[in-house]
This record gives sequence, C-alpha cells and structure tokens, in this order.
Amino acid sequence: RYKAVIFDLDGVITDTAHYHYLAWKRLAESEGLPFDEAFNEHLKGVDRMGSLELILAQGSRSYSQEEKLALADAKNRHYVELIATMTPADVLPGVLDALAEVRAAGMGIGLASVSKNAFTVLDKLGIRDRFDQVVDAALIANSKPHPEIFLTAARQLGVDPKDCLGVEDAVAGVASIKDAGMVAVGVGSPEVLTRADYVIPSMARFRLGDY
Ligand code: G16
Ligand code: MG
Repeated sequence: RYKAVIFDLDGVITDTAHYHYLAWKRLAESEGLPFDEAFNEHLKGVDRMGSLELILAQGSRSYSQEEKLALADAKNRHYVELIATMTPADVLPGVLDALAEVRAAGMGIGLASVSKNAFTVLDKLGIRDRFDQVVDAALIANSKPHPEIFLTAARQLGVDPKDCLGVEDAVAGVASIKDAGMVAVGVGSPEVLTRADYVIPSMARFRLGDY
C-alpha cells in the first residue's frame, strides 16, 4: 500500500529525546524557569531556537538576540556532550527489525529530523547507510509542525506524500506528517498523539502490515 516510510530520529530511532530533555532542563533551571516532562512534550520535534523561545516565554524577562544565541549554544554544548557517549547499542528495540521489514517490502526509507546533530547521531549509531534519504535542519526552512520536512523527504525519495507512512514520537511531528498528507504512526501515548492514525507504545510494536 505504501511506497516509502519516513522515520523521525529523536525519540523513534534512539532516545536522544531524553538527552534533549536533560539539556533543556539544565538550561531552564539555570535561568530560574520552570521545566518538567509535560512542558517538554511541546518542545519535541521543535527546532533549537523555537524550543528556546518557548522556554524563555515561561518567564517575564526579555532576552537580546545575542543572549538567546548564547543560551542555545550552551544547551547544544551540553547535548553534544551527552550524545558523544552513544553507540550502536543505543538504537531502540525494534528499530532494526522495522527498517529490515520496510526494506524487504521494497519500499523507500527516509529520515526526517529538524536536528542539526542528526548525522552525528546516525554515525554514532552506525545506521546512516540504512536510509535512502536523510532530511535534516540544513535542508529545510521550517521546523516541525510545518509539513516541509516530510514533504521534502517524500520528494527526495521520488514518491507521492499520500503513498508515505510517517513515524513520529512528537505532537509537532505528527502534525507535520498529517499536514503533508501522509498516514501517521505515533510512537508513545494515544492521549498525547491525538492526530496520529495509529499509535504504538514503542518501536518494538512496529508491524508494517498493521497500517
Ligand atoms: C529534534 C528534537 C528537538 C530538538 C531538535 C533540534 O527533532 O526532537 O527536541 O530541539 O531536533 O535539535 P538540535 O538542537 O540538535 O539542532 P527531530 O525532528 O529529530 O525530532
Ligand atoms: Mg522525535
């Protein structure tokens, strides 16, 4: 039924979503701003400066562009430190089987991540060559929830968006998939990922034939 499957990176392929959370939490606390798991859900899939804006909006003080860039840079340095320890063992359970299942079905495989660190993470995991096309921050102007990133991945794969399945753990990412005209598989909780067509608790439950 589908011609390609396009996967998100952070939170789907590997648990970098947790590293982003830790790095933003430290940053927020250093500025005396509130931060918890529930608030973090809004940041998933949102690019670096967009995430920072959401965090700073929790407080009343205004920041110059220079201060914002310094804060974003500090968060990224912490995040890069955290991902430096990653190895191929950090690929989440079920992911390699899912990629093999999609490959065996003769479909294209894409990756859609708004992260500037996407290639670093793929190389740490040793799985860059399993994707036919990778679309990262360098190739797009609009972060998720805008559909641009999934539309770009479909175009690069040479398939129509309606023939694509998108896989995402973030509210913003599911919105991006749906607004691109694709079918969405959410990885997480159905109460959070309300726009997803299907929701699985983890990639270990991914079965192409179910969608
Ligand atoms: C990811 C994360 C976001 C993060 C963004 C930018 O997007 O989900 O939390 O803010 O990348 O990352 P960086 O600061 O490394 O450029 P995705 O699309 O992979 O879920
Ligand atoms: Mg994600």
